[in-house]
Amino acid sequence: MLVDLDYFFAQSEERRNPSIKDKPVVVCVYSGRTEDSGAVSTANYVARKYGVKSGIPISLAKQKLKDEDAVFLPVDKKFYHQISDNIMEILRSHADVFEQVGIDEAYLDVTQRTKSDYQQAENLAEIIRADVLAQEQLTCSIGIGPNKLVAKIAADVQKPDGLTVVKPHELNVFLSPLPVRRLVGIGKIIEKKLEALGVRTVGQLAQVDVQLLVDVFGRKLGTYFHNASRGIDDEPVQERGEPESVSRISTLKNDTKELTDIIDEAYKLCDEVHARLLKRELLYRSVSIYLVAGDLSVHSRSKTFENPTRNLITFKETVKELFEKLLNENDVVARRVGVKLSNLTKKENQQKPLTSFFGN
Ligand code: DCP
Ligand code: CA
Ligand code: CA
Repeated sequence: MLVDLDYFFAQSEERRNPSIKDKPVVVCVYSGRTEDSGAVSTANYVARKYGVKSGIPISLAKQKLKDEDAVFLPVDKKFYHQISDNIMEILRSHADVFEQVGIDEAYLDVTQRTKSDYQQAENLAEIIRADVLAQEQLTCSIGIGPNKLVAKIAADVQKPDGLTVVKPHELNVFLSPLPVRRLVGIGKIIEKKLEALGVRTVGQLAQVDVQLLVDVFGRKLGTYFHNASRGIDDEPVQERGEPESVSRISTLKNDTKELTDIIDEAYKLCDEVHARLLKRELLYRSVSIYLVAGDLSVHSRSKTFENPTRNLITFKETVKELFEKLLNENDVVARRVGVKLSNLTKKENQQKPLTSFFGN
């Protein structure tokens, strides 16, 4: 099954302040440039009725909601991460194999514990929904299917607070009428190309000769579309390993050439990245910095140490040194800056690098 939390950031805000529940709630990533510049991170379903959704400019959302008593809030990632961590632990406890795939969704292989019985899986899904609601006061949507591909689509078709079960013999009836957009990996551009071939639905896609798909989209994508349209997918649910890197990037209040301004911002990012490193009990060997210039060119510098460390001072000193170097070598105005730690190892097992020595 695939469990996805409903309008996650906005629902988290509703939980914190239930009085906003019936109003349009819009969670925003403010860039800090002007009062309304930035993009909508997500919105509750009340706001979605007015056409407000992830990715649109905040100013546009305000325009759409100008006659409503709408609530605009800044993202509070720390708060959402706490809720997410708690919920992921609940979900993990109900799975044979658990794979978190984003801040608000996870695949649960429940084949063993349900003995491949769809009714048992459905009962389990109800238990999970009740559990998440009781412990964290959030609703989610769950899709159940014979594989990850189908479970993901199933979770999406009855949002919010939905439960959709697709048994193997129902695959065809379930998939055929859906727009191709529902398949993971099909965005606007591919949708257009498929439309040119006269293909709008998953059922129509299933009718297209696989060779034609390969000719148009290449072997990898073409075969994927061919299989996906038939609900074929054999990707296993897999526990994710430790991350290969931890990083943060942010937009400066004003474009600047001043090292001190850049460092001020970068140090804040260092603190956040370092907190995540400690929380996951990791050590780093490499420090990188990023600078996106006013002309949007991207510059970066890295330094790798002999031995793994978790030292924050070393991290910050290295970041400073790398920015100094970068600014000496390039005449650039900084617009966005970022820091990254990589070549991570688990604290108790320093021998074992998570990323290949050869890869980077
Ligand atoms: N998110 C974001 N920017 C995007 C998409 C998502 O910041 N372009 C954030 C906010 C979402 C969270 O990620 O709350 C999870 O994304 P989902 O795509 O699962 O969307 P929601 O949970 O908000 O809504 P839904 O009920 O459709 O799942
Ligand atoms: Ca979601
Ligand atoms: Ca999601």
